[in-house]
Amino acid sequence: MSQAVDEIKIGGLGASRRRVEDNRFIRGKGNYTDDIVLPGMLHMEILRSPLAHARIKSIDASKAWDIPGVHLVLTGDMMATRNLAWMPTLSYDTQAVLATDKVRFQGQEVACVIADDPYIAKDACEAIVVDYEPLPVIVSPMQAVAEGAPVIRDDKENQPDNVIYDWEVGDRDGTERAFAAADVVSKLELHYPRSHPSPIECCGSIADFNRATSKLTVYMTTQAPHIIRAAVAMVAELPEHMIRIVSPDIGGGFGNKVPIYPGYVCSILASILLERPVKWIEDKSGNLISTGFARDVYLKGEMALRKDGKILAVRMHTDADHGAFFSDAQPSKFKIGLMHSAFAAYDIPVAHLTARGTYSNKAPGGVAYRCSFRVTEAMFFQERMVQAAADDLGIDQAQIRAMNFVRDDQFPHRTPFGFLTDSGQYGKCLDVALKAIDYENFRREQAEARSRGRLLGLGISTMTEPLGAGNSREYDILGIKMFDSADLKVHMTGKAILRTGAKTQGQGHETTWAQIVAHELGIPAEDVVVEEGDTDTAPFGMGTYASRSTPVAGAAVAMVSRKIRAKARKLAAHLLEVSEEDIEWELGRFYVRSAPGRGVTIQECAIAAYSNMPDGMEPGLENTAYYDPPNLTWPFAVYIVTVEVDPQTGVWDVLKLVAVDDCGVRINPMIVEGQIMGGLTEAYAMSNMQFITFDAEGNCVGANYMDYLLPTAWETPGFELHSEVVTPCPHHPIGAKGIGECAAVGGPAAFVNAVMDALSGTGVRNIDMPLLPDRVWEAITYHRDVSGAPPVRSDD
Ligand code: MCN
Ligand code: CUM
Repeated sequence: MSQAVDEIKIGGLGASRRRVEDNRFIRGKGNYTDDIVLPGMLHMEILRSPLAHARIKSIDASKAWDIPGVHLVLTGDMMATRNLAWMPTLSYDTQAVLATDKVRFQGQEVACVIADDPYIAKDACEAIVVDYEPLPVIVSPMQAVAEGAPVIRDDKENQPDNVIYDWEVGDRDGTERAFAAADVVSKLELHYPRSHPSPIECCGSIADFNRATSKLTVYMTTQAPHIIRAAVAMVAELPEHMIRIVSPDIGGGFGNKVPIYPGYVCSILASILLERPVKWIEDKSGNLISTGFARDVYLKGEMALRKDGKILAVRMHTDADHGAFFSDAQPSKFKIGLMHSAFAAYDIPVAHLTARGTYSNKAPGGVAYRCSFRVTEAMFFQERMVQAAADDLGIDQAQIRAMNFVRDDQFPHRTPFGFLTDSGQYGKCLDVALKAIDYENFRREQAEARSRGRLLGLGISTMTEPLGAGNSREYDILGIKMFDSADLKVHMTGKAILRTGAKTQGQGHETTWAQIVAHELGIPAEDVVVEEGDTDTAPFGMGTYASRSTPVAGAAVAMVSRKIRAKARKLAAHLLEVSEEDIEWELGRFYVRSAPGRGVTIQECAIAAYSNMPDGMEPGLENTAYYDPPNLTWPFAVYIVTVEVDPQTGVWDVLKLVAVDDCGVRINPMIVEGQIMGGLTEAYAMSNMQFITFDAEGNCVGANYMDYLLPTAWETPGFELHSEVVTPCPHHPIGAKGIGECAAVGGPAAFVNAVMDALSGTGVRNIDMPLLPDRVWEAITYHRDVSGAPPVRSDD
């Protein structure tokens, strides 16, 4: 009879274990960057540019220096004497730390004041006089490439215009041939508006340089501490072993905390100069106006179709507005992120994508926001395009998807843009979703409602997302290969500490990683403490974004647990006085194959590792694993939304939403559901209410929560989640795929498709997000498309 421990009872794989981190969060005992107070600490505030594009004629900071309590005023010229006026970005561009020659977006960092408290520092910022000479402003890719456009990046050699890159992928000629043979060609143009991750906690850092030890410690809000350590070593020319980056609790990242921001660099330099700890905590406006914008992409596409709905080829062009500096992170091979993951779920023979990135006088944009490098835009375009094609052909929306999906028996499948997808049950997910929404019935109700003047609509969105960069053959950031790591130390009493190179920001790693250890070793999850984010103790890793933690660091956790088990097996053989070959494993216990009653627990092995190891064996029970995944993981999802649109006001309400997510094996089903609900909420916000736009002078409109709306529980609809489809990842040690972003990626198209479906027959082909009531009303009333970012009203 098995004496294995009960996996669910010990909080192993598949247990909806309560989140251990919530114990401190809901008691108000989290430890965020702003909670840290160091002896002698000073405070830094940033002076930002009021203009979007202007030459700096002079900066007079003398009045600021005179204010009592001010210790230091940093300007671009002072940064320049240390070669720190500019810094490299994660995309091989440069970014101004503090402006010297020009300001290039509204909100750009111009000067910093370090003072006894943040209020003095803020007052002193206002005492700095900057003489600006305004320059013509560019706020769109179209303006950026227009004849005679001012060159924004005149600081760069070999930059005669505003184009950052022209990139292409796929088979141009093959695509052309397929289009020539098509029965029908469908076309669609879209704008995916600028959005902002807006986590509750803004960005910030506390730099603490100790002259006596030469050690620089930086507590900061970063999703990738080790990358920051390397960057600081290179940019500030400090020895890497003398730099310690600590990411304490993070109040939401969502991609906002991946890039390197000027505020971090300034606080570091200030601490080195003043030899005191310097704290910088960004305010909400600073966060919303200057950091981490996402999307802002114009998408244009064509689909070659056979009359029966078979997709023959796709052609796509994207124009991406990156703002003044190309500073988003993405694997260096791919200029427009993983935009070419579009159509990966469909069996399409050929495709071709061209992408152009341009500078504008906006804050740096293009940062991934809950999106594995532009996959959000890719999947949005894909699902809007498929719907447009179905409408053009008069084919059912569900049917066109089902008939073009990659079939279960076609894996591994090479996508037309070169990715290798390896598993999934796309048709089954769609069937589950259609059944849950009661598709046929809804279509009947819809027709009936239509006859009475009511507009109902149903939108389908499907997505497969490439999660878990890398493998290191193809994925690197600034040449650093994308892998990850885990370090596990089992103490003599069988309790353990696990550290990884990832960095949780609310996703629940402290809970879920312990579950993987429990699954592999039978040590109860509550006996495993998980720590992330301190570069002095955590093994090197690339951090948490692109939902890569489970695919990469999570795999490393399984692999390091297996290394520990292999050593424990030797200890068990020694304790049981048999040879290793005669030992069997069941969860939590080794036993003698011929006498299953004779066994030792993993905890007994742990004690032996410190007190009774065989001759010649290294003491201790600890190890480290670095994991370089063989492929990305490819979760799949179907989201179906039904809506009712009020033709009189353009207001639309969600009637029902069903979500079928297949992210392989779920470590913690409750956490996975939380991730999906969070993503769907963001998807709803983007489709319904959120946008940040700019007027012709480059003023950022929407950099406050009066204009940039975050949905609360009040307006967010309910979601019905389905978890019955599970396709384990074939190469992940526990079969898991990433999930953190799926719903935010796939969700928006479901909402938009639903509203467009409600409007079918009115001649309206597209309304760009957000589908604000006035835009929907305009489309219904004037029978026309409503495109582009919402305009700024002149009376505002
Ligand atoms: N998980 C699981 N089973 C799976 C897959 C994941 O139980 N098959 C669990 C994981 O163990 C982890 C969570 O779900 O606890 C998310 O895992 P994963 O999909 O690996 O994503 P990451 O941990 O890498 O998180 C990153 C992802 C990204 S990129 C953004 S953006 C985002 C998101 O997570 N930011 C978030 N979700 C967020 N959730 C919160 N609360 N806060 C953020 O800032
Ligand atoms: Cu893509 S936003 Mo997340 O990668 O941190």
